[in-house]
Amino acid sequence: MSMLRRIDVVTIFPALFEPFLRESILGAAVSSGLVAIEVHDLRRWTTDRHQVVDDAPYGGGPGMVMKPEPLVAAIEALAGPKSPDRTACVVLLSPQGRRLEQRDLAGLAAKAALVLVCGRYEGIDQRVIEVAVDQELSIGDYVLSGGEVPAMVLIEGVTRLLPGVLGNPDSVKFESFQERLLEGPQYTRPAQFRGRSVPEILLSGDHGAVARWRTEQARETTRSRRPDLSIESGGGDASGVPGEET
Ligand code: JDE
Repeated sequence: MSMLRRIDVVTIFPALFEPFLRESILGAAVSSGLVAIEVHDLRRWTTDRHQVVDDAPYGGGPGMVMKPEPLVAAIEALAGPKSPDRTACVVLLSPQGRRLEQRDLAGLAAKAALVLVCGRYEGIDQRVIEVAVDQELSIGDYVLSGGEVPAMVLIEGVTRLLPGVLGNPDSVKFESFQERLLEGPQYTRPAQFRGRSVPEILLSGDHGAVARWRTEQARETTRSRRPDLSIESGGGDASGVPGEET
C-alpha cells in the first residue's frame, strides 16, 4: 500500500490556499516535507490573450461553465492522461459528487498523489469529468461558490491521517467515525465551572471504569444524535429512527 506524497490543486483563486497551507499542523507537515502541496493557477493553461477559463452554457440559461481545454491541459500536465497506470487520483469537488466520508479520506491517503480540481461558476464542462476525472466528491448537500473550501476540507481530512502529521497517531486510530461512533463529552480543568462539576468517575483514577464510561457515553451520544451511524440502531443508514432533541 502506497502513501500520499503530494497534492496538486488546480484553482482560479490560488491565493485562498496560502494562509491555509502555511498555518497550524498542516503548515508544519508541509514545511517538514511529509507531504508536498502545490497550488496551480488554472489560467496558466490558457492559450488566449485574456486567459479565459469560462464560457456561456450550450442550450442557454444563466451563469457560466468552465471551459474544457484549460482544465484538461492542467490535469494531464499534473497527473498524466487518464489510464490504468496513472498513479495520481484526480478528484473534482462538486455538489453532484458522492458524499465524502471518513473511509474516502482513508482511501485517498493511501494513493501516491492527488490532483484536486476546484470548480467555479455553475460547474465544468461534462467532458472534463468523462476524460480526466477519477472521482467526483461532495462535502455536503449545500452549494458553495467554488470548490476551493471543499478542497481544503479534503486536504485537512487526508493529511491528518498521514503518519507523523498529527502529534499523536493514537488519536487518529481510535477516533470516531472509523468505529461509526461519535465522541462523548470531554472535560478539562477546572473541576468546577459555573457551578457545573466534571463527572466524578473521570477523577476516580480507575482507568477501566473511565474507559467503560466513555464507551457508554459515546454510544448514548451516537444513539440520540446520529442514529443513522449506529450499528445498534438496528438498520444502519436507512433505519429512519428519529433522534432525541438536544
Ligand atoms: C462541494 N458540496 C458542495 C459548485 C455549482 C450551481 C452553482 C454552483 C465543479 O462544479 C461545481 C463546484 C461547486 C463548488 O462546490 C460545492 C460543493 N461539495 O458547492 C458548483 C453547481 N450548481 C459546481
